[in-house]
Amino acid sequence: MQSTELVSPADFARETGQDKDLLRKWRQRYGFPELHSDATGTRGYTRQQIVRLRLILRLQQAGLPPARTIDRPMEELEQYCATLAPAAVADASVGRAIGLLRSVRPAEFDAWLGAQRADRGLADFVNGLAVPLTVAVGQAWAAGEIDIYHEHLYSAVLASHLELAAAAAPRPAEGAPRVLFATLHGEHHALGLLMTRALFAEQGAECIHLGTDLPAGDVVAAATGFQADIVALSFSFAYPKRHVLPDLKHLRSALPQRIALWAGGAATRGIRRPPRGVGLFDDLPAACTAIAQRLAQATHASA
Ligand code: B12
Repeated sequence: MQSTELVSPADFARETGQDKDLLRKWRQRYGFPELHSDATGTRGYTRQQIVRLRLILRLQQAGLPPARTIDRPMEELEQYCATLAPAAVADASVGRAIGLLRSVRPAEFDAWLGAQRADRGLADFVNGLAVPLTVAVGQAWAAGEIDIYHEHLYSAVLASHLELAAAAAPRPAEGAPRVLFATLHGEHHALGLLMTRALFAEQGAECIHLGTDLPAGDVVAAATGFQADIVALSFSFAYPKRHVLPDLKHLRSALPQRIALWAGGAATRGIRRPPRGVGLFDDLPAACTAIAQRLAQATHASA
């Protein structure tokens, strides 16, 4: 095998989003992904192993543990994944969006998304289109139907529309809850946060977006410095699940009690008992109800 046919362990880890320690553990426990050597003795992985690992991760995300999928034939994994596609993927809008992303004129995707935002109104744009479309784009990438650059384009265009929506929100009223949005160190996925911010801003909350990949200490300093009422964090599926609870506990104890701590995102899914004083939301409409209550309390207090 030529050395160009093997992917280096560092690239393999980057492309699949798995850290090398976890890959080593899987290799010891399940015998996959095994390292290959080329004619020059350089070690690495095949591209087929990347595709296989993505399918296994997708099934894991859907609740099937690796122990049940790791030794299954590729065709079986593909069939399982096909059955996972939520009803939304069959939706004509999702098909249209993916078609536009794959076309050679991506500006049309931008224009189409803008028209959808105008036609649907923000809540339906986010909950009825952006959420299922983001899942579908992730699945299309995992299945090798679109390239990573399509996913980058999708994320950049959607992020710009969510930014525009937040900027178009009415000026917050005096005393409206001030919400600080961020992700913690290592988390670069921002769409969950941007969706939440756009919806909260439309409802009248004062939103401060700090961006992604922040050390916990900086989040605490900003929350105190900006006198935030709520710190809102997002943990995507890529964030190591085992770190979520310790990170939330640490932040909860480092933040002044009067500042609420809210979090959401795929990595918080399945946490049955959140730490005391932490609000977990896997559902944007539920988070919108909670912010509406805070807004009502603020209006009542200032009346
Ligand atoms: C968009 C995306 C990207 C974009 C991100 C762009 C951006 N600016 O955010 C780009 C292309 C850059 C990207 C890069 C990568 N990605 Co990516 N990405 C995704 C994708 C499709 C969506 C992630 C996302 O935004 N989710 C956010 C929202 C929409 O979903 P959610 O987490 O379920 O949250 C919901 C609720 O909980 C709530 N919510 C979320 N946050 C909050 C916060 C609050 C306060 C509240 C109230 C509510 C709330 O809102 C959401 C809607 O219901 C996922 C697939 C997926 N289905 O998750 C893969 C995925 C997360 N990525 C993955 C990978 C592997 C990568 C890369 C390593 C790929 C690569 N080859 O480079 C890099 C790593 C980047 C990094 N350094 O971390 C894997 C992770 C696998 C794993 N086990 O770690 C996934 C799962 C894809 C897959 N099927 O394998 N990615």
